[in-house]
Formats: sequence, C-alpha cells, structure tokens
Amino acid sequence: MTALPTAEDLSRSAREAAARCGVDLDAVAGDHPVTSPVNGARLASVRWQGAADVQDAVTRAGQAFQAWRTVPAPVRGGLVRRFGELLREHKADLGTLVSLEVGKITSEARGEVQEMIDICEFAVGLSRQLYGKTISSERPGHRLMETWHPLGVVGVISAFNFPVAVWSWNTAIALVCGDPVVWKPSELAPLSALASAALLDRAITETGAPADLSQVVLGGADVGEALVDSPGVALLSATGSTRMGRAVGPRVAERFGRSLLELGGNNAAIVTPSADLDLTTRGVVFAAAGTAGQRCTTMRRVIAHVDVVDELTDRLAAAYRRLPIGSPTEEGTLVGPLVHDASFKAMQDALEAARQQGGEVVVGGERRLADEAPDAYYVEPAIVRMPGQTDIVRQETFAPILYVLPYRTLEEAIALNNDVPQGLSSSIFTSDQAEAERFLAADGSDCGIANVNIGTSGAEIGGAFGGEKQTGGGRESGSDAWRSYMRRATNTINYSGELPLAQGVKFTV
Ligand code: UN1
Repeated sequence: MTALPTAEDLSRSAREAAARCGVDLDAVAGDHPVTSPVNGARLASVRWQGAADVQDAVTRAGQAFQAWRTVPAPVRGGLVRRFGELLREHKADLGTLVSLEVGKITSEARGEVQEMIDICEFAVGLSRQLYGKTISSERPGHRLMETWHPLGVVGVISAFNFPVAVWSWNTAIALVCGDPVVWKPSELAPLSALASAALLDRAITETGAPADLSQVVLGGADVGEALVDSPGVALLSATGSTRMGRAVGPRVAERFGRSLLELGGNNAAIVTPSADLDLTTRGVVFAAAGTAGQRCTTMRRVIAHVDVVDELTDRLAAAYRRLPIGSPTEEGTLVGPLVHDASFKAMQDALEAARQQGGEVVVGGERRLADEAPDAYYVEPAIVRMPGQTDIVRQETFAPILYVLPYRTLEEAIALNNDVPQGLSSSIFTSDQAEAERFLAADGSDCGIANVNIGTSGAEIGGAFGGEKQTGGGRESGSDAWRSYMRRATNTINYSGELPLAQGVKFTV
C-alpha cells in the first residue's frame, strides 16, 4: 500500500476534473468547505444557498415546464441522448469527483457514472413508449382511453452514497416525461453535483431546450425543507435515511404533493445447504464489504443453514482478511474509507451493542491508517456471528458490518429475512429450484428486490428500484417507474350522436 494522496494532489485533480466538465471551482467557492474522506483534508469550498434560492429555482423551473410539456416526447428524448453522450465523454472526470468526494474506489465510481449513461439510454427509448391504454367502452359509439401528461416540477434530494446516479435516474426519466428538475444534492458531494449539472446544462444549450429545465441548489436542511414544502414541486423524490423519509413524506402529503421515497435497507442473503459456497462467498463479500458497506443495498445479514454456517463464516472471514483497504484512488484497493467520523462512531457503537447482545466479532472492526490520516476513517469490514436477530441486527448501520445468523428450516429463514422494519433488497443462494421459487413467491421475501445466486446490491437500471415498509415504497429507474413522473387523464370520446349514460342511468329532460 503506497502513501495516501496529499491534500494538494486531491484538490488539483478535483479542480482539473471539474474544469473539464465545465465547472470553475474558483467561481463557485464560498464559505462551506468540501472535505475528502480519502485523507480528511479540504478539497475545495462552495457557496451554500438558502430557502429563497429554492423558491426562485422552483419558479424558473415552473416557467420552463410551460414550454417543455408541449415539446413532443421523442424530441425531449434528444436532450437526454446528448446528455448521455456527454456523460460517456466525461465518465472518468465524474468518476474522479465521486471518488474524491465520497471515497468510492475508481471502478465503483465509474460504475456509478455508467448507471447514469445507462439510464439516459433507457430514457431515450422510453421517450417513444409513454404508452396509455385503450379500454372498451360499455356504451355504443364511445371510445375510452388514457393519456399520460407531464406532471410538473420534480424536486430531487439525493444522498452521499450515490451522489450523482440517483439524481440521473430521476432526471433522465423526468425530462422525457416533460418535467423540469430542481436538485438538492448531498452536502457531502457538491462538486460531483455541479459537474453533472454542468454537463446537462451543456446538453440543454446545444439542443435548444429551455435553459431552466435543470436547477441545482446547494445547501443544508433549510434548502431541503424549502423543496419539500414548495407548492410548485409536484413530485418530491428523496433518497436517504428512514428518519428523513418520516419527516418528508407527511409534509409533502400535507400539501397533496406526490413523494417518491428511497429510504433505508437491511438486506439479507439466505444461504441454503445446496448453495455453491465459492460463488456465495464472492457474492456476499462484494455486497457486504464493497463500497465500505455504504450502499442502501449493502448486504447487512447472512442467514445461513446450520449445516453450512461454520464453513461459510470461515470462508468469508478468510476473504475479509485479504481485502485491500486503502485509498480509493489507488489501483487494487477494494475497500475505501467511510464517509466521515460519524459513520465510524456509528459502526463502533453497533459493534459494541452486538457484543452486548450476544454477538461474537469474527473478523474486522478495527480502524486503519489513523496515523497517516487522522481525519480519514478507514476501517476493516466486520463479520459478527449473532445468536439471533437482536435489536441491533434489525437496525440499519451505514457501515460494513455483516451479521451472520443460523437457521434450520427455510420457513424460518424467510421469516428472519422479513422480520426487520426495512424491505429493500434480498437474495437466496441455492442450487435447489424449489427453494429459489419459494423465496420469490407471494409468501417469500417481502422486499422490492429479491435475487437468486447474486448478492443484494448492484442492481441494473432496467428494473424498478426501491422497496417496501420503512424503505418507503417508491420505485425509480426502469420498468414503468416513469408513471410517477406523469399524470394520467382518462378520456371518454362519444362519436355516436346519441347520449347514452353509463350504468344504464336514464335522465331525459
Ligand atoms: C443506493 O445505494 O442508494 O443496486 C443505490 C445498487 C445500485 C444503486 C444503489 N445500482 O447497489
């Protein structure tokens, strides 16, 4: 492991990457520091805005909506096509900014940008497929159909761990659906946000779309709250903790706005006696330790059959001991830093609680590189064997802790999978088709994502992404998630020259 990059190295590469995307870091500098989790040093600074800026952005976006909603959807797709091309061109630059701001290893940071490119391609195709249904009318000479119309301004609140991809899922779909977007990015990742938005602005200019279609407002909780409460925001799409969602959901509902919530996960894998343990080990390690345990989809629990739990734990522990932990910018690193000290503290507290609840830490949990970078929080991903699903196991700790629980019957394993407040992702490792089908059935996993022989994370954009219970119920990205971004009108057209009433009602004057 070579030395961690210096503060100068990191700010220079951030400055250069941002400039190539069209953002001059001097021009956006202000009194809010941007810190890199890679070495805990200051990367740059930005100016924060406030609630009044949100109102202004929503008003301008609302004006852009007046024009954009009548542009034919396939033409709107042309804007998203150009945006996707620019993302492809600047994949490495945006990847660098994501790495420096949130600590993702290069491969995962670029993978995040690839998700952005993928959703643009999906949205371009979708722009010709915003289908409604035609329905048989019970009345002669009548036609019944539904039409999907643009909804209005979409507000996006995104989290640090996917600082740009989640915005792009919302934005690419919103734009082809005819909606402008006002974005409050994570406070921890403003540079990636500004760079992504600059590329979209360039695409907007080049394709002649309304300039105010895309707005970014940097700031803290007051900015988020202003977006939540703004009557001009038709759909508020928010990603973050369950605590955040509990505050946001009712406030948006209060004003009869729509919300789309992507909140916490507590994702498990069931490992049955017939599982291929080699493949299982690889799948679990990526899902549990990858991204330093900071994905909503991170695997936090393994529910393993008593016949395989010891061998699986040994294999996992051996793999964990080999994990290269260090600077995410260095080739070969698989585990980068936690995003800040609070995550490290939450991890230590959770490990302590697990011990008190009968857990045994099998491997990991120690801090690394503290001497080289006292303000950066590198940590060994941990595996903890638990006697059962205790309180701490039922909570989401946003750090790399994998709890291992034993089971005897598949019914018991499925019950454990479901017996947590969250319902995002889940998987089963098995070679037995009946077990796999049982897990996917109506009385199987209760999560929005249920996988077979792959881990819980790393979903493709083609499917709808989201989950049940305290995960918030929202679905974004692929499949028919676009419907949340449009309003449906049901149309009845009478070409009969008569006026028959439905339900056989007679009303003749
Ligand atoms: C998130 O963690 O908020 O499935 C999103 C995955 C990624 C998206 C995660 N495609 O892990």
